[in-house]
Amino acid sequence: MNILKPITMIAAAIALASCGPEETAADALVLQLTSSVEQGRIMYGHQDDLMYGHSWKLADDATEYVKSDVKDVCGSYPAVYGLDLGGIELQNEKNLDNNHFSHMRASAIAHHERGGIITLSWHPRNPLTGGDAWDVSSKDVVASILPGGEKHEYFMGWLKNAADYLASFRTEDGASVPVIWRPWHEHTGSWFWWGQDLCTTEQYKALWEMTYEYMNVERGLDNLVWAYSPGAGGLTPEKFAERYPGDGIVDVVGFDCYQYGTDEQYIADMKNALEVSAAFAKEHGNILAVTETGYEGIPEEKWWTSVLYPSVKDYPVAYVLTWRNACDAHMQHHFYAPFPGHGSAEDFKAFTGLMQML
Ligand code: BMA
Repeated sequence: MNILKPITMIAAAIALASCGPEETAADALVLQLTSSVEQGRIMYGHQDDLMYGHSWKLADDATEYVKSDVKDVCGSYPAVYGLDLGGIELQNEKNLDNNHFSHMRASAIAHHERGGIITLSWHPRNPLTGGDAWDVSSKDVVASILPGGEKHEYFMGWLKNAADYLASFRTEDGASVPVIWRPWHEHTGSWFWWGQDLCTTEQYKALWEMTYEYMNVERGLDNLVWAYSPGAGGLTPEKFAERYPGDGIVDVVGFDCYQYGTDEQYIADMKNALEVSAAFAKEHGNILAVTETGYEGIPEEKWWTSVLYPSVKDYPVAYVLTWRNACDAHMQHHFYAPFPGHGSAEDFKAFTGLMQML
């Protein structure tokens, strides 16, 4: 028996009809990305921005996340903050690049509360050999973790650990914090155990389906915006589409593209990858992004405004993320954003003036 008074029942019916299904944290992020593209100003992103920089590292007992090489150079934070979950599968305290997972989460939440966007990649270790993500000594890894494989149960434990961490992205009042979740990236190359020559198309797609099914359906995570990002090398429309897991899973598409040679070669690679991915995004209703890019050490003073910006400016790109500024003594050459005093700092200021920052 319905004990609601008739007037309350009518009000409830009107409320139900007008609201539709409730908007999730992921829906809100998709909307934020879409409206950013419509506004025509590309967001700039930087990996590990608040964790360390070229010559500093966050203190173990830090409680605030305010230092950033990018901010030190141009006065604003990157709009997009990238982090990597490598190591979460083993419930490590720190990720593969020595960041405390607790600091990663707290800084990501702080960034979200400042109005920024978070993107998470994952370089999990090799569940079959025990090596790292780059251990490509066996072609049986993906097969071994799919249903029926010898490592399936073991790997589902890894997914659980990753999902637990993703589920813990919440503000103090309990609201879930949305993230762009970008697993199984650069699969068109063969340097990760999930890469092109290491598994079949069916196995790769099954890996995506299993990941999505577990995280979104079984665990009900409502804060993941899923991103698909092949490597840019030799990208063709066929190659881009070949291992795409499907519109029912993916929201953001893009690619990873680095400069190793001349400016001309990089500009040509970017143009090719942008043409391919922009056409694909249009056809499939996806958001487009340059999920990783950069020129290690930025050896050209005007690289930002004469190479990177002209490469992306005419495409409907939501964000362009440059990779990390390593702080370890033996990796001083490994940086992709300037720091105060770097030769490209002035040009970076001009570049960030053209981009959407925070
Ligand atoms: C690579 C390098 C590595 C790092 C890895 C994951 O491109 O920066 O040093 O461990 O990304 O962040």
